[in-house]
Amino acid sequence: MLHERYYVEKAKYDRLIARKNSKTDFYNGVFDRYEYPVLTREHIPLTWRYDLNPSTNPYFMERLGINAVMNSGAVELDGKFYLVARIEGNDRKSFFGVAESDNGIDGFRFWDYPILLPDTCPEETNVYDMRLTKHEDGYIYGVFCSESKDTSVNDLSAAVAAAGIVRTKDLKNWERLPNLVTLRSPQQRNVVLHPEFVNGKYAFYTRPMDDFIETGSGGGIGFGLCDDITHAVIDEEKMTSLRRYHTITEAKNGAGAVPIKTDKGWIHIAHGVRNTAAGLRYVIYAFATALDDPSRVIAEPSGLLIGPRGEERVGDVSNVVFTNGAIAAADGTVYIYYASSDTRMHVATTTIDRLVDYVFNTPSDPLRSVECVAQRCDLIRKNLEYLDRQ
Ligand code: M1P
Repeated sequence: MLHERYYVEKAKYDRLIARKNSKTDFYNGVFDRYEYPVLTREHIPLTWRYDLNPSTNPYFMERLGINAVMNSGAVELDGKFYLVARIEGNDRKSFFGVAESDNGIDGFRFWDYPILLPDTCPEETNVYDMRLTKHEDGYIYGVFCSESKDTSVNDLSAAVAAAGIVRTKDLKNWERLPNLVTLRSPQQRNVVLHPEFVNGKYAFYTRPMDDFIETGSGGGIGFGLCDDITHAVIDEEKMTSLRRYHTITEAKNGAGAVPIKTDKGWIHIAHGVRNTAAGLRYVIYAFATALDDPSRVIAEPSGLLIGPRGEERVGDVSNVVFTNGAIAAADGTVYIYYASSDTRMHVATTTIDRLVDYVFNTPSDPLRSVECVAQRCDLIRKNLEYLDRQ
């Protein structure tokens, strides 16, 4: 016998999972936005949150609540869309869960259990933000942030971020490998494994940091090679997309989705951070690197690709959009999964052709107001001349 409230909550949950999602009237020609988030804390099954037995939970209390569902890795397998979401409990600890959908837009449903990673790092307190790479070696790798307390300083909040690595073939059985070691960077977050070997080696996009929050001397998104993924060590990290003064990446940036291979180059969808009086503002931007050298930036359109808009602007960490997963489907559709304000997950859709056009034909940031105005005046002049000729 179940508590009567169970049926009410179960009906709400079922309605949420069955809800259809559709494009909004937002238009910029680059991507489409959708009416509803694809994952929220309400998408977490009741069995994860409630003790359903009335003899041990007579008031049907949610004792193990979920605070947020956010930053999700993404992968397509056999025509189905999978998100490995960062799920944050009311206790602030994050963990991972697999949610599956037939169309990538709606109907995401979590599997019965979250992922219980092999407990190989006794000092690890928290895990989050997994990037899923279908590597040409045949494995699906998950690279995530492994956070531990920094016991070397007398500061209760001090933490150390490292890149944890797991691999799987089915998203069910996960093998934990030793954390990535970067010899020249004390901390790492937002590490992404490149899907192909580069010069016969595994290649990682890194984010060198001197500190848990501040990147310090870290100049942007790094790139490094390693011989052995089962004991991954990177010596040199070359810089790819740089942090720049008075741009969307001034405070920091970080690799996001696994790069998408196109005829013209690897397309990267990353995040950039600037500081404001209201705190850090996170936006999503795109750039391309060369096919023959995925560390060499060959196109970097000006400004942001996706910024927090409307309700996306508000949440646990407001004014944030963040991506760590995208799916390029066989029909050319690209599904960009992004979290808003560290609270819920959305999808934006575009196509490979549109992304390529956007990345390679959008002017780059001239870095100074006067040149930005000149860039815009040039556009206006050409438009007015074109309109005159119509
Ligand atoms: O709170 C915003 C984001 O902050 C971090 O990103 P970064 O390392 O670039 O500062 C991450 O912890 C991410 O999870 C979070 O969404």
